[in-house]
Amino acid sequence: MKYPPEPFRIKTVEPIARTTDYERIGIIQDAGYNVFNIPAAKIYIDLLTDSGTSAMSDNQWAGMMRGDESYAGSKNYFNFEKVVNRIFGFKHVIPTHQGRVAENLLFSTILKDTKGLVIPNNNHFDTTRANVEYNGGQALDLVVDIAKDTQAIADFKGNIDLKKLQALIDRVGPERIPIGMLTVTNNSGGGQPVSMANIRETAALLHKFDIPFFIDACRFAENAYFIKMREAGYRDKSILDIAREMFSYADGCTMSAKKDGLVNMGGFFATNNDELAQQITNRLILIEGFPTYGGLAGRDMEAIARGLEEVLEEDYLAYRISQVEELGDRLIDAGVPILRPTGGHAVYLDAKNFLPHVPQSQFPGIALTVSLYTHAGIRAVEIGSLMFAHEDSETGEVVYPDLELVRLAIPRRVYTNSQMQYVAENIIELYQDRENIGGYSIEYQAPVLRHFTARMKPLA
Ligand code: P70
Repeated sequence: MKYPPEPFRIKTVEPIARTTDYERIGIIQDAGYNVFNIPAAKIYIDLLTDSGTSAMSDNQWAGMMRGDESYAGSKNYFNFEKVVNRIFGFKHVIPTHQGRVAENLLFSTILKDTKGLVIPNNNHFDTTRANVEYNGGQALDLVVDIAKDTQAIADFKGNIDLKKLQALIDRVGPERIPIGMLTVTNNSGGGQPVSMANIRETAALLHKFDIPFFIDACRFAENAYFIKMREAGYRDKSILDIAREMFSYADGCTMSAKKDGLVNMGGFFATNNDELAQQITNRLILIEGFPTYGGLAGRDMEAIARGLEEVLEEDYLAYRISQVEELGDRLIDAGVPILRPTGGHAVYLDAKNFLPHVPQSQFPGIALTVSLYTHAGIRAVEIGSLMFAHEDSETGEVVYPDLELVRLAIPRRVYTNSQMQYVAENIIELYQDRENIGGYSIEYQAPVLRHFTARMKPLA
């Protein structure tokens, strides 16, 4: 079967309400044309993010009832630690309440007191980039060039370009690179996977210069599934074995369990480095909590432990990846420009090609998210100039990102395929009416991570 069906049945339902076209016009205006400001009750299909939006299983909910809420040494922590150890293989496991805290702890520790440090990655996602920059470092994106061509078909468009990484080491010297990273799957580059060969070679290159290698592991299981399907020699391996091999090359990872942990809140930092683990634990106590809960309730850690086991199931991953692919295929068949091939957790509309008459300075991605909402009550997110354009620190000129995308992130185990069909049909209608969509300007912006709270206004 090309698109394998759901390997679950529905036990609890949450009603969602539709709004009228007229209502939505007022709602989006009140929201300052930023979909983050819309009350969720006014959204019909919410594809803002796949983060923290998963439906938990009956097994996870049962685990919530087994929460041990002891301040120190909760039994759920030991269970969580055991599962993280089994999959990721790192010696130290430090819970955090979400991924960006793991990033904050890491970067505030390794970038502290030193100027001019750089952190290479395939592509940093928004919070990773912000945590690097806020702590005085420079976040560099060294993804392979083919990733910038939305129509090029390749198996691993999330790979880092090893020549660019070598050139960076030659240019700045290894002493200015405290760690190197890979984001799996590559979220800002279309949810594209990184191959095992690229992970192995990145680690080897960094280690040759004694640079530690960390993985941003949010969507590790989806990445492992793509390796299984696309990379020679992995078809007969289990997802667990593939994941273990991926992390065996790394010195540690940051993780938002809100993605492939199949939970609504949680994350962790893990590493083999004793000294770093000690420093980070000390900081954790200051900002998150005691080392055996790190900002989480005991029941949350139990849900993560169970979620991490469930996400490795192949029937689940086959359904998951194909649900996203099916939505992508419906759009491709109708000629709608999307980033190809379809990624692991989302379909990314190519806003530059969808709205060629709206220049990057007028935020085509925002124009498209606003129209998607007003047309059909669908919430997507811009991954383009509002999120990533910035002023060059030397010339002061605006540097635009290569890609101008609108991401339709699919929450895990939440929406049915008929709801996905509704999404596809409405996007196709919008595409047919694209000439009537115009650009936007910024009315208010925060100094960091501006896309979350910006207020926009239509130019026409
Ligand atoms: C997303 C969310 C979070 C994320 C990530 C990677 C590769 C770290 C984190 C931080 C953020 C988001 C974006 C737009 C709308 C809503 C939410 N990604 N690394 O949807 O993790 O959120 O737990 O602090 O993708 O992609 P956390």
